[in-house]
Amino acid sequence: MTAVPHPLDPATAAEYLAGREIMAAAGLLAEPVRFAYYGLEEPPKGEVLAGTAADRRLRAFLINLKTGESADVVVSLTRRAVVSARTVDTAAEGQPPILDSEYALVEEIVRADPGWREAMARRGLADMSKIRICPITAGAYGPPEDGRRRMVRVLAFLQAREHDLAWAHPIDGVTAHVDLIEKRVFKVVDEFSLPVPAESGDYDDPAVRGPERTGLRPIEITQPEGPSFTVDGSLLRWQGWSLRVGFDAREGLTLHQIHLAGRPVIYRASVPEMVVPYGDPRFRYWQAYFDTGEYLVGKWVNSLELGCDCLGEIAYLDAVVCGETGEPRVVRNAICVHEEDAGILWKHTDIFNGSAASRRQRRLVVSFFTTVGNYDYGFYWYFYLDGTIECEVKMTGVVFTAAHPGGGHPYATEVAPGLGAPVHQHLFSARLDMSVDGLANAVEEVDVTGLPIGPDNPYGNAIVQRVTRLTSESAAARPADAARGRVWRVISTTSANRFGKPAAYTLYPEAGPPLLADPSSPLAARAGFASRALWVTRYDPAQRYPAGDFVNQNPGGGGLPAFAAADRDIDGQDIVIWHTFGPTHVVRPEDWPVMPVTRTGFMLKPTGFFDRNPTLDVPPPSGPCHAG
Ligand SMILES: [Cu+2]
Repeated sequence: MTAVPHPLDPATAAEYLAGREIMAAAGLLAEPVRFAYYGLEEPPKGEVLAGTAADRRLRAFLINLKTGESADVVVSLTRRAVVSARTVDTAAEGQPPILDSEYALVEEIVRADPGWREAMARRGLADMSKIRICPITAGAYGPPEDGRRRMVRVLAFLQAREHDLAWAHPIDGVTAHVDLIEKRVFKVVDEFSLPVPAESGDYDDPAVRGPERTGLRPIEITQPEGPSFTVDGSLLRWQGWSLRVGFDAREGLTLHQIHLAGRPVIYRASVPEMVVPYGDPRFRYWQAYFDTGEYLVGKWVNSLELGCDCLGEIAYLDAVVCGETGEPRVVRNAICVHEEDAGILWKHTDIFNGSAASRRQRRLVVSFFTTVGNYDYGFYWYFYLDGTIECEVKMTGVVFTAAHPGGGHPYATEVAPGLGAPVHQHLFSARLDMSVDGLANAVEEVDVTGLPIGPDNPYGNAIVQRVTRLTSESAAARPADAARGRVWRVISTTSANRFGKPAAYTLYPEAGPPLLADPSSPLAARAGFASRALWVTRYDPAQRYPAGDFVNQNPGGGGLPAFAAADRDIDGQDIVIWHTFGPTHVVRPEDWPVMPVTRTGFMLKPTGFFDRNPTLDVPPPSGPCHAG
């Protein structure tokens, strides 16, 4: 095994193979045991910061496909030993994520099922080979026996010709419930029948797309002297920023030890969960995807292409993800690193001294794209010259469809004749393990408000900030409030600026609606993290996933609400902030048949972290501009 340069570097293919050998030698990989997840078990923060992290570990979720027995295993590569191997109580804790092979298996099982074939026959559909089966995680809705199964529910689409876009042709009103261990359909729900929408959605077909437009002349991004960043293994450096890039089959990109001007800002940043609940209450009430915990967004990472996915001087990093036999697979060009012009940084034409100065903003971009079923998500992290950090998710792909019954159906938009796209939410949870000038941090909620007319405010124009220190975990589960311009300031309790105020970074949310499912619903129990825009918890290396470790069929109650219930002190402590963001997607006709990118995200801006604008030293662009 090759030497590991840094304890937070992603696991290598050789390490995954070595870990598999250790598990096999311990008898954990008897046939038919499969890997549902396999990734780096990061060392505790204290050891990393002290430089004493010597034990290199991997974590695996294993499942026996015959018995359903599931295990959560940690191995030490350093000691060549199993550290822990715990049997998961799947009825209480939830199931490991869906496996690749289960997709093919489910299609086979459902197509062969007599009850399903009858339901299709009632719709005049006889050729099972043209029916595409879409397995969807089942959630936890009862009856109780469902919780003891490893199961999926399926929706079906007609793909009459080989290149048809199946999503254009939903076979609505019917679903099969499949037991993945018994390998059979145990229930078919046939609630109603609507015609299968016929209009083609095959946007590759010139007959659908129409002739290509003309007039788009080339745009070329050139950096004749090369980019301004450096890549040293997983360490990126650019304009005072430094950070380490990791990649995980579950979370996708993980960013570590983000420093600016030699000062720590964030110890670890990632988006470790998302949920996409659908708002149609009929028989598909259970449709809600936890893309990260149930499907593993990192595992579905795309291999990016220069000139198509990324423009300019790109540095690509590969990712290693493992298949279900634990075999490593190198995804070439999985992570894109580049530098972008970002418009005006600052500009002023002064009426008194005649100065006319202008500076260009730039950002360092670290991103990846993943495809989970019908949707494609791009996760982008931006680092700006002025100290701003931005997280942006680009949502594209094909919206999930249903037949549209016509008339004033409130739960879906008609996007083609008889074709509906149900309303849904995309709620992401970012985990930001903050370290603003060190580990001792605290969070203030900052609202702005006008004051009523009174003796100190005779004309009623006063505007003030209302600052509330969030001192305990239970008090720090907060909603966004756009009407008050609510932001959250993460302050250092040990470092001050020249005004004697704490060095800080402020989280600016988009402030969209939180989870709209009823608070007493089964979904709200499982997606509790999405009911608040902000959570603040005390750092705990075991608390990594907003909806819990095992999300698939988890009955609920875990994750952030459970972490916060401990109500630990978060004032001046080593804290993690968790931010829920994302749109409620009322689909537009223009989102069909493939959706133009919709963006969502949040920003973190230095707030008294510097003593003044930190970009006065940015030189003017070369060329005809005035220097001031
Ligand atoms: Cu959407």
